Amino acid sequence: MKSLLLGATIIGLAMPTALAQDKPVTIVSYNVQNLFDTIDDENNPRDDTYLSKEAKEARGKDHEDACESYNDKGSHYYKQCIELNWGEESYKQKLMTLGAVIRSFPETPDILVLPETENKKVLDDLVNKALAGLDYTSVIQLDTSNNEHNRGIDVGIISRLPLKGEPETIKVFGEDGDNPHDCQPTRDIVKAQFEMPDGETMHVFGVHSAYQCRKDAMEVLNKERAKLPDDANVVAAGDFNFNCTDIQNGEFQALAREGNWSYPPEIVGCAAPGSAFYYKDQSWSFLDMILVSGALRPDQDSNSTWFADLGSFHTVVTHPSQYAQDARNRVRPKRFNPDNNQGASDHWPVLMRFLKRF
Ligand SMILES: [Ca+2]
Ligand SMILES: [Ca+2]
Ligand SMILES: [Ca+2]
Repeated sequence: MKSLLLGATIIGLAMPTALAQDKPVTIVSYNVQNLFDTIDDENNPRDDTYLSKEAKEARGKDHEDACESYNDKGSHYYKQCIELNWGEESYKQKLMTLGAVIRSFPETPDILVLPETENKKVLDDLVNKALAGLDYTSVIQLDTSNNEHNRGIDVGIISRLPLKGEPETIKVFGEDGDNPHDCQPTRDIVKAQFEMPDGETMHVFGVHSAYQCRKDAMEVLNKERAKLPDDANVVAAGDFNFNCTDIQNGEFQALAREGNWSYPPEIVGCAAPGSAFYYKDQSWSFLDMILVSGALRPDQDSNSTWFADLGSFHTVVTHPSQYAQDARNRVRPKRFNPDNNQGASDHWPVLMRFLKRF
């Protein structure tokens, strides 16, 4: 009897490790809509919109001139630069709401790709304050996307998986390289490698394309993917900014084919809901997507020990602060509103699971 019990104990001890390896690895992409701190970055004129009203008033004419230097006077963005009150209260509430949203997921992500973060400090604050205790030990935010054409938001990545090697950024429409459509420099693509629970490498590209040049940006991504071995585990996740028309006319699919990407069937078609709602033409799109390389396809011979459960792709809408209702009770993403510090983001997160092959 004693030895039987002992045996049970040993099995009991050994099981969690064995199970841990077989647990799915979950990747989520969540555009967090302008997650700025409240501190002025001297190297970035465009973060001046995200200061407290008090700080703006103290600067007086200097602040108005700065706003006018990169916005047409009278435009929405000029007005926002003058009027937005982005104080500690709003920043803290935004962080804690995002934390509450992420904690409310039935499974918290192992890798979380976060477009629209200002710098590493905001990701550290998110991880240490709003997501404390969730073991996000890898925090990547290289803060390289400042340029005169955009507000200096970068794609960040946090993960429970250890990093392999140094993360890097890829310039999208810099001075070098092809740029047939005169696309302006935009957010850098972030590239990082993670160690999966069984030791395999997962390459992750974090993407946030500008809408005007989304197709050219996809070609930049495709070229970067081609630099990795054919049989590598590669995931591209983020805000690709393809709308439902790009899917209906097949332009997105052609670019995905060119990069040998597989995409979830869920994104084909314009059925509600996607990850973002465009009020102007009342349409849903999966602006946010997760794409995978051939090695991660479940239906292909592969040396990879992992495969993407393409059918698991879905939006994760699990917290009340994520949704607003229109007059006809239709649900939409609820953008964060600094006037009352309610809402979370104008995008919904999207999730995909990766499973062990058997
Ligand atoms: Ca700032
Ligand atoms: Ca600044
Ligand atoms: Ca930045």
